[in-house]
Amino acid sequence: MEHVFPSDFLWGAATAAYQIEGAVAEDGRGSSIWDTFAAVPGAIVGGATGEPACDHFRRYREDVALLDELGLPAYRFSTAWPRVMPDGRTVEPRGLAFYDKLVDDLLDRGIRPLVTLYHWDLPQALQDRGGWCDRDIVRRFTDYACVVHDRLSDRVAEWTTLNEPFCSAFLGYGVGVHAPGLRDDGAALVAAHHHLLAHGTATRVLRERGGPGHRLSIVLNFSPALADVDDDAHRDAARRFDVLQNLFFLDPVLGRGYPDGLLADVAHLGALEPAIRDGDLATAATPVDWIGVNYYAPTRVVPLADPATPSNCPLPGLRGMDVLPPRGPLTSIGWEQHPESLTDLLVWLGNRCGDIPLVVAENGAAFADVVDPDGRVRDVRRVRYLASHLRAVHAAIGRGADVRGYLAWSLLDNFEWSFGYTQRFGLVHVDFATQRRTVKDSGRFYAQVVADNAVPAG
Ligand code: IFM
Repeated sequence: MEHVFPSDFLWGAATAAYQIEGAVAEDGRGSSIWDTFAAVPGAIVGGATGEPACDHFRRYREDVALLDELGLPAYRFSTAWPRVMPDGRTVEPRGLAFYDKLVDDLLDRGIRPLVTLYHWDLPQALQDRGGWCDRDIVRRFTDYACVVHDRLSDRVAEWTTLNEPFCSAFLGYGVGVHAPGLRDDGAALVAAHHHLLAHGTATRVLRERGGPGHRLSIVLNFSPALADVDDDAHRDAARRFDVLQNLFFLDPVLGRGYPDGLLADVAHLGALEPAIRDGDLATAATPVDWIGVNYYAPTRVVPLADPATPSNCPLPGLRGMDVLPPRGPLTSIGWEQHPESLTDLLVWLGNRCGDIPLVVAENGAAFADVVDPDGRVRDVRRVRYLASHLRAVHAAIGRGADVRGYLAWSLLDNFEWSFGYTQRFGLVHVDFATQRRTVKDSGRFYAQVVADNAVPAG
């Protein structure tokens, strides 16, 4: 028996500017922190950079045609701040014109555009002034958001401020595996706070500007904490992990302020509390119309008896716990496949978010796909991953979670950040040498799910 989705369920696929566009020096585009980071020896596998990526800047029509061929009703993409404002403040009309053409092309084919304003590619000029650690970034981001919104909001209804501020702040400023590559836990917390403030401020200003059918959102990444042993120490480790990983950004957006225990857990860094000013948490709580949920894998956490023991935990300042190696079956990037966690996450979020609907804004898997001599990509493992995770979403809806859509990550194989071009997440295979696109079996499978509005039973 098939699992049928609600009739108005939104189906689509997602990408991000830096991961697909290439053309990093075209039409006046300014330098981004990812251009700078990619130039650091050893930062990216194989010394890869954002050039050529999928050369989408020049081939966007072909990519929109692929969305159409797959019958996908919605496309989530991000605009590149360094293309629109090369120095972070001055508008480059040619950069804006690119997104204008892209939106028109999507609409001509009846595909609904969902715009994300920030998917990690900060103009380098703003990083030179402190980037997300400088409170002035809030004003800069809001100005940028207004510029893009003023240009596109007559045709674009769906606006997301930030994608995964967790990664931008914690991985970029704390762990140092993302641009700008800082390793400073205190800076990571301050950057995170400013992301929340920028989100809330831009949301308020864009709401005032309005637009036809206009809806505002933020997209957060979640990794449910799994405690292997059912005892107090493991449960406490999972709870503390959950606070920084899953609640840090969610609770302020929901108007709950920073979660219980957070300020105490990071107090030794002396960074977050001094960055919080009166009214900040009210700003972060500016109402949104939906929350985007990005889910790939859970994290298994264990307590450490001695808090001074070094650990692999990627969360700023968190002591006394470690993360265990993921359990197989893994995807090629080394992430655990655990669809049950997606159901549990959506049900839990559904309760916590009250009346605010959810959209799965990213979900997908990387595998080492090859184009067979007959031109097919037989990515059976991705078909299985998608089917099991779509059933997990369906199960969550059955348990009462208000999930309104699913956007597969990703339309195309692309530049997977510090992994360069080694991890293929696409429904469509990209040969980066020739830029040839090949729809994978998973792309065809997903197209059928969308056409049927249903996923086959397992
Ligand atoms: O490729 C990324 C994307 O940019 C943000 N979410 C996770 C994806 C897979 O790592």
